[in-house]
Amino acid sequence: MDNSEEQKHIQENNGFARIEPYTHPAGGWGALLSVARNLKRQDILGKGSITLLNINQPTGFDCPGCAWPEKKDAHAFNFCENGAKAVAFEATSKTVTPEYFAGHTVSWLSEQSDFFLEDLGRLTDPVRYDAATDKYVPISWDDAFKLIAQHLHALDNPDQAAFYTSGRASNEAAFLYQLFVRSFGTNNFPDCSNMCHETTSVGLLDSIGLGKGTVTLEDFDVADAIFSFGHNPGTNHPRMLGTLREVSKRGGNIIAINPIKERGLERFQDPQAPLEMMTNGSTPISRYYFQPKIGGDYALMLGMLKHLNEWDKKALASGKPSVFDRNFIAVNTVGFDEMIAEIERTEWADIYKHSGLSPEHLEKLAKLFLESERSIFCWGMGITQHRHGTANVHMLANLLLARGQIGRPGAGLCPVRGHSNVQGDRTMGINELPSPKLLDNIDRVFGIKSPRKNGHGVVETIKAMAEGEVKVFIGLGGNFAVATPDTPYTQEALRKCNLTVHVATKLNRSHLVCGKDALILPCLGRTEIDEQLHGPQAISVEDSMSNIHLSAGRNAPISDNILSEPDIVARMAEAVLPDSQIKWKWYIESYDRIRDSIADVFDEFHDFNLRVYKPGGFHLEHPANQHIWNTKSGKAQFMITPLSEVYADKENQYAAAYTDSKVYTLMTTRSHDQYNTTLYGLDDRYRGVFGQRRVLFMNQADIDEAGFEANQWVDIESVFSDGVKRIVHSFRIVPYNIPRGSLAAYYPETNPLVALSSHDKYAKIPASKSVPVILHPGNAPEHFNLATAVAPEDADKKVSSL
Ligand SMILES: Nc1nc2c(c(=O)[nH]1)N[C@H]1C(S)=C(S)[C@@H](COP(=O)(O)OP(=O)(O)OC[C@H]3O[C@@H](n4cnc5c(=O)[nH]c(N)nc54)[C@H](O)[C@@H]3O)O[C@H]1N2
Ligand SMILES: Nc1nc2c(c(=O)[nH]1)N[C@H]1C(S)=C(S)[C@@H](COP(=O)(O)OP(=O)(O)OC[C@H]3O[C@@H](n4cnc5c(=O)[nH]c(N)nc54)[C@H](O)[C@@H]3O)O[C@H]1N2
Ligand SMILES: [Mo]
Repeated sequence: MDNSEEQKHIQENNGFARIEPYTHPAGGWGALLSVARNLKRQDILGKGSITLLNINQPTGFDCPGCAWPEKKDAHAFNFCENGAKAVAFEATSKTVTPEYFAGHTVSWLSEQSDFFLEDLGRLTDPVRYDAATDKYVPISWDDAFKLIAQHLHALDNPDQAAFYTSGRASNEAAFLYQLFVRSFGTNNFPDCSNMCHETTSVGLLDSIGLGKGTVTLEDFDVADAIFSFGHNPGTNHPRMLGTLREVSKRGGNIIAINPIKERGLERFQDPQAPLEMMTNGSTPISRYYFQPKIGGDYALMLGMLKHLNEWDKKALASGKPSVFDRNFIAVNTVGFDEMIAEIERTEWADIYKHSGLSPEHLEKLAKLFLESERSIFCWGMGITQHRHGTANVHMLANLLLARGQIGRPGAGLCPVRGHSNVQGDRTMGINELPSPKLLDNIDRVFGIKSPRKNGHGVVETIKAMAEGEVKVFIGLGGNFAVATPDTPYTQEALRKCNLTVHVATKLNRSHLVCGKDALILPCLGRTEIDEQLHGPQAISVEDSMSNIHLSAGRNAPISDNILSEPDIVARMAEAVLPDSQIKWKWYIESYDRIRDSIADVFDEFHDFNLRVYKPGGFHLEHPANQHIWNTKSGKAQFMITPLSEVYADKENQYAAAYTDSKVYTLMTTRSHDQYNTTLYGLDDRYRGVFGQRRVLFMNQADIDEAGFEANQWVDIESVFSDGVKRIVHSFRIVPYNIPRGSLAAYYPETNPLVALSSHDKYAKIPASKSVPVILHPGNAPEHFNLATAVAPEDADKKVSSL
């Protein structure tokens, strides 16, 4: 079959699924059309636009989409296409009621796609799993909390329970949650951060003393250059494109470092800029685009430093000023000479080999950095989700520190966070490795004795459940069974629990992977009015740049029988800890009281209520900007790992020695129509993929070499040193602009390939972006199967019927 025949054949056999290169800029009319379509689908056209007008406004609610900060001088619209989708899916009129559960067994629901489950709508009542009928049945709130208390009291010790948090939980909910869990007696706080930016938190703690970014939006107004490492703002942080567009318009450099050519990083049409829309014009975003191999960033950054070092030597020899900021280094840092010594020991050949960049490109990149006096480094999952994620973050900090570019206007570190309050949850003490200072403060304010033993993160929790050491799993939001690696192993581990509990807005697969007892506790969403004794309550969140502000919903709650997250936590605490001196219910009467206690525990939250009610809230200063370094040495620390250690770890050695077939490196990433495990649709517009998700992006030369063809179906098998067979079936090859040896496919379908043991050494983040895989010729998907998580045919039907 030639290509066009094959295309026709595929189209006939797969409805309207198609591959069609996207030639327009990101954003623009396509984004607006998509918003309208999603509002219609969720049946909220009237309600939707009222809701959207309130997003990110001083008196409205914080967008549950992402953690990018709002501009202070916000005009009427301060949301993006994907934020609008997140809101539409939350503010939907569709519901999953007890009557619905009465008509459908959990086994039947388990066979439906994730897309189908999400599309059922909002959960309206608390329900308990009944094994006899294999159905969820109604339960009163009081009985639900009694059941939780029974199970928790039956444990041998509090460490047999784990308390997960997904990053949407508000500061108020998170604060009460950690207080409850520590009063109960454990630090087992697996958190979505453990799969996301934990390497950032751990790496920056080593380097600059606090695991948060150092810049604010104002810094973007005066930066010379923005270096964008491994993130895809066009899809995941669309409002950030507005910021980048401004930088680009005033002549600032934007330099993208990404194995894939992402449309949003190339061109952007701002739906908020009428002139651009009317003329169909667009702004080029990146002036420079470098495409390293997957995982090549560490070598690339080491190479940048090696160039700087060589130029520095030349400069000094000819009596010119140093290219490093020698004064800053002497006053503020330790470890510079050791770092330089390691860099001098590293061979250029190894740097080129591991980065995948040519000598010319690497030199150009280093030059761009040399020429920028004010650089902002932005990064996302392409940096963090590697076995060397923490080392990557150290290297980002090394580069800026070497040039004194932290604490200077227009320069600094900018991790681009995911969930809208993931940073705030950590600030509030959701941390499996709490500092003694935090625990002392909690104990002082509440008169409790917090446990001192470190707890489990995500990876350890899964292992502990599998080994029977953790028997109760409670999740405040999220979709643990699908977001985590090694899907079959993880789901089996959850099933072994005596009790699984999920506090949630929408039905998802985790609710169907039940322990012996299981509860779903439905909660209010951000868009809804949270009425308590003292009137409607606002919650607070912290964005990616450490701004704290309020959020209050305006819609009537979807049901009378749902509770707010803080209320659920407080009632659970009351039931589990009858002797507790903490006035749990009193806190719920007015969340101002929770904020007063937060102010008592954390110095930086002094006068919390006073400051947070001001429009825009307040900003938490990063001590590094005052050159205060809360590290072990009291200075900023240059941290270096030898290249050989980074690239010759156990798994890479195993992959390199694997002789049966060619081993590629697979990244597992997001499409445009998804929010983590939530699928809004089946298109990945900017990458030209429509109506399907089971695709594998591959370099044409690799396709040719392997004897494959475009559109051919393949099975993907990962190769890890533990020898366990992990395979997913039926992915269609899409030729793509991606380096040789690198592949990309969507998460969560590919999560069964990620070995639980393949994680960053320090932060333990699963290495979802560096999965060693081999490919086998395969067949078109036949039917839905759990290991592959999504049934494309089934989901196709749902979308095409719109
Ligand atoms: N619409 C929408 N918004 C979201 C989310 C969502 O799912 N949908 N998720 C939210 C969450 S929780 C998060 S954490 C963020 C995630 O936002 P991102 O950090 O953008 O995460 P990914 O979509 O996984 O994209 C990773 C990017 O890194 C690149 N990449 C992969 N491997 C490498 C590498 O080795 N080196 C480099 N330099 N680049 C690499 C990929 O090509 C891709 O462009 O978005 C948040 N916002
Ligand atoms: N292979 C691979 N795996 C990954 C990643 C990857 O790039 N590749 N990314 C990782 C990352 S960055 C992250 S952050 C995790 C995400 O992991 P999670 O945070 O666990 O997953 P989400 O899909 O964001 O959770 C969605 C669910 O949250 C619930 N929900 C939504 N809004 C609310 C609310 O307001 N309150 C409550 N209580 N519940 C709510 C809904 O029931 C919804 O189904 O996945 C990680 N897993
Ligand atoms: Mo994330």
